[in-house]
Amino acid sequence: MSHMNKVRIIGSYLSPYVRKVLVCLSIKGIPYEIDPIIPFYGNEEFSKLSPLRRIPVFTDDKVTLCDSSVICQYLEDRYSSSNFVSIYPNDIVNRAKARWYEEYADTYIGNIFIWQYYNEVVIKPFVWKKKSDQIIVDRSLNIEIPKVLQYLEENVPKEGYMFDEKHATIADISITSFFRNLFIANAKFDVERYPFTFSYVNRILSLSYFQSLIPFEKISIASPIPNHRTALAKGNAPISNETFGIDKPKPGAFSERPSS
Ligand SMILES: N[C@@H](CCC(=O)N[C@@H](CS)C(=O)NCC(=O)O)C(=O)O
Repeated sequence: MSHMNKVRIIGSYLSPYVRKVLVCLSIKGIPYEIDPIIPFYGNEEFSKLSPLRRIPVFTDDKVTLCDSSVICQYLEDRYSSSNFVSIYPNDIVNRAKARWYEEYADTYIGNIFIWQYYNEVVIKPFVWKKKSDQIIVDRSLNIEIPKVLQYLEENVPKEGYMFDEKHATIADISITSFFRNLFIANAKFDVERYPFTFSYVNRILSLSYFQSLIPFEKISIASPIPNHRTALAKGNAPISNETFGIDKPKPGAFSERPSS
């Protein structure tokens, strides 16, 4: 593939939405460079690129895009020849179903896993230097997350991928990207109660596309936020020369959640 297209991602390796896009790039074999900013740490220029101050942002030689679903669809449309694996199922009905799982993951799972659990356990203490609210943590672990697990338990395949394809599609990639954050935050579950869900998620997570990102996630977790770029560059992540990052966090359009 020509390197003229130079893909750049703005956003941290710890974001499930960034992970989703990076896995799609990896499946399609498209190289990228990354400005690994944590959300809230974008400068004024970042606000122009991402009006909601959210990550990921994608740029290449043609376009700047926000929103992981828009980005993944663009990648599919632009890199669609037989040289590239398709990240959506071929069959029209399965394609529609895959988009549903993507939407379910991005909105519902995202709201529960990220904006309830991960927000309390990781974002509040590490970004905003606030105490976690144990009531929200317990409610998400005992009530909200099990609703997701129950739905998935009834719908995930017992082996292979969500659809009858030889590889993961956007449904598998989206769902699994969010589970990775629960694992990063050391959430504990009754795995035996949801055997199909956990074996499905672990199966997808074991794919090289996800595994190759884990060293970069670990570096990000282990380093103070202002050191992420340097630490990741040392760890051979494809870090961009330019950054849209700042030293102190600033809330985005959706940062004040009713539950926070
Ligand atoms: N619909 C967006 C959601 C992206 C999103 O919520 N990203 C989070 C990071 S995990 C973020 O930037 N949050 C900052 C904020 O909402 O203020 C997508 O699919 O890309």
